[in-house]
Amino acid sequence: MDRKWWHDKVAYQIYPKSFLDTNGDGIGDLRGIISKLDYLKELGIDIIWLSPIYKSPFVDQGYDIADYYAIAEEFGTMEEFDELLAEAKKREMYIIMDLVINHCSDQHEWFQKALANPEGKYADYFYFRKGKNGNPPSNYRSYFGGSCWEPVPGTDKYYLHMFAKEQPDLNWENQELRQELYNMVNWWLEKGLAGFRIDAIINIKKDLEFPSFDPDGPDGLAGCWKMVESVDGIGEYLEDLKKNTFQKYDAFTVAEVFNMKKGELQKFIGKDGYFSTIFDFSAHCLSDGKHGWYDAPQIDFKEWRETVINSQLEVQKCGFEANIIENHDEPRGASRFLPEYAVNPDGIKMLGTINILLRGIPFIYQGQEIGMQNAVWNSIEEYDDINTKDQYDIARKAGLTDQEALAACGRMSRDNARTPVQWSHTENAGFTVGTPWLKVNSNYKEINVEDQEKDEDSILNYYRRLIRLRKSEEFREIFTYGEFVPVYHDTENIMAYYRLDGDRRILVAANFGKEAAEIEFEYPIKKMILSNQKGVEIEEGKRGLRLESCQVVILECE
Ligand code: TEU
Ligand code: CA
Repeated sequence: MDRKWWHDKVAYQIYPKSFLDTNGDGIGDLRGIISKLDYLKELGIDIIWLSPIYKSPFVDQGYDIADYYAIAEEFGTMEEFDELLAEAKKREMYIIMDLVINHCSDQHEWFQKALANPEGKYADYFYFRKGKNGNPPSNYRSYFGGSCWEPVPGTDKYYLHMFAKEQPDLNWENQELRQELYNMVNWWLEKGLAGFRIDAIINIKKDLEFPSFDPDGPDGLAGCWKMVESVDGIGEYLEDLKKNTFQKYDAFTVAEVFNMKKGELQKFIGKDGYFSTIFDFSAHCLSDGKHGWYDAPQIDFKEWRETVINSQLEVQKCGFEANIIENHDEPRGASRFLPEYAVNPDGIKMLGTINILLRGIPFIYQGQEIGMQNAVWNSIEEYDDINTKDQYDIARKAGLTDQEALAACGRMSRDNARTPVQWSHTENAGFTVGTPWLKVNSNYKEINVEDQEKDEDSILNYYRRLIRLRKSEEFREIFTYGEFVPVYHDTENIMAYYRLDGDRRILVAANFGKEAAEIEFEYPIKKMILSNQKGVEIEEGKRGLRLESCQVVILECE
């Protein structure tokens, strides 16, 4: 396998709006990010992914871009961005940005020009289509609810939007549009950006027939992902994109890919793949509901374990995936993947250990390193997220009461990850001196960076140790390239694996159960490397180990 500069890196996702506000407007900003670079460096972070900071009306929190060449005023200026790049470089850190090119904002000048002249060149930058028999061109439901087709005012046409109606889809068939996008990508790479996280990219390929599907909900519509799953040929676009941009800069790219077809992994992340890597969402998809969040199943430990293991085994045949516990679209991992009795510092450290020592590129989401959890939401008005409002409606229409619908959103809402980072136990968790744009989680007095800095045993300090270990001279090689081999997967409540490199073998073993459990070693143990619980000694010649509830150990085997 060719070695790449990013293989042994640890990444961190910043959701700028909620990271740190330095001017009191209640909105996180670039200054806030710059001021925390040392904090991130100390955590062991190499690559920082910024969720969108481009000019945007923020209908979907910046995932609706109005100008790809401008920084949102809310966040700062281009000068400040350049300063961020320079400061990161000084610290040998890399910045990657979100690349949202399936769609733009309806405020983007391309779309405005298209509306102004629906027969002109810019209309073909989008999908403007005539309806069928007085109906929209097809019955697709957008990811955020309602039809994917919105009338183009003053015409008999509709435009396509897979997400909100303020996010018109860009027409990748149009060569000129593609070239505009490539120029933009290269412009940022020229500036010194190390790469991109690539948003919703699987959606760029459309079936130009736009066939309708059997309705799958009471609204008579069918999820637009059905079209995505049924159409072939995205590879040509992705190859073209890569060749004209990323490849020339040896950029690091991590794509958000759902609904991939079987057997395509190699093409995406194998040698000469379209991307450096893609996120592993397999565990997150376990909570996909049949109809929405209201029927989202709870995570079952056994299923979760099997899913993570299978994904690791599959991926290591051809490349690396990016491993996450949570991101800005997902509820907090501590609240989601741990049984209730394990939602405590030990359990959270255990989950972090299992995830971060997997084979792949770890991506830590802001606040994960202190064990931030889902918030308590008392009314639908407390939410900001467009997706959450839609899911609330779906739940109500399905007959759930206000309380039940709120409970479903409380469990799954994207806003759980978007509450401000809890920096301290002072007002507004030290995020802002103003009024935060989204409420602060009420548990900030118990969970915050400042207090955890002072506590050697805190989740934060444990994450620091864990990342230091992963990147240490002694273990970097095995944790980066070592094979993943599952073990004890028939033992109740145990999630464990080896990382194997030549004749070196590391065992990572965790007890997710409520009771202590025994494991018997397959290989003699050389030494104990790290545990989330104190006072564990492995005596020479010992044949096994008692793992307490929520305990994880990292051992080197003979
Ligand atoms: O998400 C794409 C995507 O597929 C999401 O709709 C996802 O299925 C959903 O959020 C799960 O709840 C990306 C971004 O990560 C997201 O924040 C944006 O809203 C979306 O694209 C549109 O740009
Ligand atoms: Ca601000």
